[in-house]
Amino acid sequence: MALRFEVIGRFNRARAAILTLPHFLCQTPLFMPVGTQGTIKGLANSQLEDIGCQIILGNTYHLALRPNAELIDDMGGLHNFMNWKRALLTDSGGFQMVSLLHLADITEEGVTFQSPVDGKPMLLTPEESIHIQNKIGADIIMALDDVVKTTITGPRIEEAMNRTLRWIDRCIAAHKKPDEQNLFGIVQGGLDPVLRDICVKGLVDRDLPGYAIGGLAGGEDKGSFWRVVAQCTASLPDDKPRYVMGVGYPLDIVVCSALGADMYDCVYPTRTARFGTALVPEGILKMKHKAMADDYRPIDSTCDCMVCKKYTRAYIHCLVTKDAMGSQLLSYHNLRYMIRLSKNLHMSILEGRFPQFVQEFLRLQFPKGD
Ligand code: PRF
Ligand code: ZN
Repeated sequence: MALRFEVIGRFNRARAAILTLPHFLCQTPLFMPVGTQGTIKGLANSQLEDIGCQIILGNTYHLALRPNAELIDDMGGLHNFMNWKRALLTDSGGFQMVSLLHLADITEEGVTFQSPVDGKPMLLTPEESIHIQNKIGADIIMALDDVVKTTITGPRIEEAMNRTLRWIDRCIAAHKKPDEQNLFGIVQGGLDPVLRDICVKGLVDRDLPGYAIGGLAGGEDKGSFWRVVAQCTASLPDDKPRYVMGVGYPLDIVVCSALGADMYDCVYPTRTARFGTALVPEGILKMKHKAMADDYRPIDSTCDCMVCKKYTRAYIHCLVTKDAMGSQLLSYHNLRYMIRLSKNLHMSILEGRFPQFVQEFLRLQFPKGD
């Protein structure tokens, strides 16, 4: 195992912890910004460091296609290649192929897809995914899982869960760097508590360094989503990190942290920035709205980021529709918002004022009379 996970504060099921990875010491609850070709769209590494980013996520699928895993390996791994000194996590690639490419087909051998580069059929097996991730060299690598949408029903959900369990053994066998990289297993099983339970038990038997809860945030209702998280966190080991994949919105992160989850990743803060939306304590601010044109306040007067210190809403409004700098500044602020939210969760749990923090968070997001 190449990590240490030390819970240093609790409030009921919520935990504040120190996650020590080979490249960085992270505080949980932890938000992980998503990069595709290595870096985060529109932001320089030094800016990510400025806003307190502790770990970023890369995708095996994207990195394997461009530049390619051999090149990254020859460059001394992704940390070296992109000159990022802090922690990295790579997702296994299967989910990205299934969600991005409609032509992907899943068999027992792996995920078959057409290369977007030359159209040739390609096969990503659990062994190949781990082999590529070993070359990329991230602190945390993810098992290849069989992901199905939570909105489908029937025997396919059970098949995907069982296949995810069979594939974890192939991933473990293929993993050549357990002393440098941490392989996390992913719990599948849709919205079915019996299937989720079998999957949690199966993965826990393999004694992995951490566990992810997968297959969520795919269009199911919030009640079902939160119930699955609550069930999984209740039966996953207390002394290992728990990562809810593809989550989420600020409210989801607050709720999942209350339920005992520790790590999150989502494209939302950067994607919504590119559509001109800022994240603020009251919810969202649409910077394209004409009311912003003569608003000389910062995006968020309670935010400590460079954008909120230097620029007005009016200036950002003027940029968003016309210049790439607009979405870059918004991405910067939005990521700072998410990182500050994680830090506030960590500190409030540690200092025994988590309920007050949640109450204030909800009061601002859902004001009386709305
Ligand atoms: N599995 C993998 N990556 C993911 C997910 C998953 O279930 C999700 C959840 N929708 C986001 N990213 N491997
Ligand atoms: Zn800001």
